[in-house]
Amino acid sequence: MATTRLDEDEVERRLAELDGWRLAGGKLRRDFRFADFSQAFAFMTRVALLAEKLDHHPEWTNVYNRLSIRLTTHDAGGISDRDFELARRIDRLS
Ligand code: H2B
Repeated sequence: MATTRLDEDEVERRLAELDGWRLAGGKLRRDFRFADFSQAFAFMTRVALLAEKLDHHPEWTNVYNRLSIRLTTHDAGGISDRDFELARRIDRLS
């Protein structure tokens, strides 16, 4: 899959096709809230396995039942196809 950095127009166009994701600090971001820590961590485990499978990894922060996921492609210095693919696959888990 291409790891070319997408330009801003392309990022906005693709973002419009996703629910819950927004652009924040030059990264794709989605915030989740679960019933409790256990539910949040169970979801993180599923995302971690997916990320390993895709060889593409999120930046994330977890505080109790809250999870913030930020996606960017370090190798491309910005947002690429790989971020959108991971975002779509994360959405299918939730
Ligand atoms: N994850 C993210 N988010 N960006 C990358 O550029 C990236 C990655 N590169 N996971 C991958 C791993 C690369 O370093 C390995 C060697 O494939």
